[in-house]
Amino acid sequence: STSENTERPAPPTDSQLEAVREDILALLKQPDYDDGSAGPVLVRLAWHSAGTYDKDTDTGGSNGAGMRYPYEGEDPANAGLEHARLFLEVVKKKHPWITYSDLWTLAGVVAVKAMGGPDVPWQGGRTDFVDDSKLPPRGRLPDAAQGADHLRHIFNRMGFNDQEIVALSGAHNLGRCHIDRSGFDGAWVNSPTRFSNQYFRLIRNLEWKPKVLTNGVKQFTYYDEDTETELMMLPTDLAINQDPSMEPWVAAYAEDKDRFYADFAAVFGKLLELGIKRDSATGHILNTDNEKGG
Ligand code: CCH
Repeated sequence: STSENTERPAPPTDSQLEAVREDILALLKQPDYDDGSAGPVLVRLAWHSAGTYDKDTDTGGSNGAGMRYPYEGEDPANAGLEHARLFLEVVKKKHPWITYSDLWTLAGVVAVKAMGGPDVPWQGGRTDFVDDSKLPPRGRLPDAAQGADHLRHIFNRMGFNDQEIVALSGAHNLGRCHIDRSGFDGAWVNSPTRFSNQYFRLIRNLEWKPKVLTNGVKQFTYYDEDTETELMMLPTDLAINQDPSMEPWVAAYAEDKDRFYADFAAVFGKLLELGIKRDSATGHILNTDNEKGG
């Protein structure tokens, strides 16, 4: 490569990144949106941006911010995430130096923390350069109508084990399902903008009944007479409590919030790094667009 190509953009300073974090924080409150918060959908954006990774072919992952383009952006699996991307557009306008791939992953991390969750390790440096040889096909994200073996198939492909699958699933403490997005309907917990391990406790402690929605979609429901609220679980959410090797982790996280926070932070941080290659000494990213000459 030419000397021009080997020059990397100067990494952002701490104060530049701090300004981005503050502007993400400032947009979390959205009185006219779901439960008054953009937080949960930002967490889902971060996850779907990274969760296309395939370790065997080193394709997919957050690099490239492929959801900006129709093939990935209009994938039915990503329905509704345009709201998250739109919320973040004001931050991108104000700080044009940050890549979308860094912004989307950082927003998930900032949102988790702001909603009472752990500090998730995050490093910048992702590229928005779209490498055509790394594009993920559709169908790499999990299907909520299936069971534990499907989860294993999807998450092993990213390099995650059973314990990590269960820890990641704890993100369903946040947010809700939208019938016009996924076909499922409702929130998992009573406080869907508050990160906690309640999801695991509810999976274990409530009696979940199958329910078929008017669109024919099957989920599980619990109606609490006292508070007159209905909570939901996806088939995959209950599957992790049935699988002999995942169930002990559901039990552990239901009992030990600190353990869940620590394990979630580690695995969510790992998810957001999939496909990103760094110099082990400096942390500087190696697979930027410069590597390919732009
Ligand atoms: Fe999830 N998730 N998710 N999920 N998810 C949905 C919503 C959220 C699955 C299915 C669904 C993770 C793993 C899985 C969030 C974070 C994570 C919805 C409803 C479905 C369906 C979408 C809608 O209708 O808007 C399945 C299957 C899996 C398999 O493991 C992981 C991993 C994470 C993050 C670490 C969050 C947050 C939401 C709420 C989004 C919102 O808009 O409120």
